[in-house]
Amino acid sequence: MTFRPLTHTPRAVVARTLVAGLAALAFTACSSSSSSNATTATVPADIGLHVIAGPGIRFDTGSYTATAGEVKVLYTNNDSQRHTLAIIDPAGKSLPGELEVAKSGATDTGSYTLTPGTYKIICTVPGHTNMKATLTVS
Ligand SMILES: [Cu+2]
Repeated sequence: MTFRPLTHTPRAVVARTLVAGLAALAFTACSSSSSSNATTATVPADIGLHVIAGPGIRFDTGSYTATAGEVKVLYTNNDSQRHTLAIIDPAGKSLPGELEVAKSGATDTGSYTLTPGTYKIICTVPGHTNMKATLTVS
């Protein structure tokens, strides 16, 4: 090369390459399953609560919020192993309809009728007792 590139050009090229690489990675992750990739999925408008498992034996946060009523929950697996999602009501009773995501990129959805109060979200897989979060419904 005999010409001098503009000073910002190399960085722009690196950024574009990085984006292309990430897109390729996302495509690879998607190609093995019909489910969307955890980090690139668009959450549908009717989802009232989105919970992500992983990476690792954890949820993406320790506290979630939702609006009382019929709540559609989307559970996405951003980890390499199976996780479940059970909602425990303020009385300590597990709501029917446990969600399960068997592998990376898997998603599951369920609808729950929630009244205002403090619920818990847990993963029931043995050894995953530290996967617990608070769900505040108001
Ligand atoms: Cu788990």
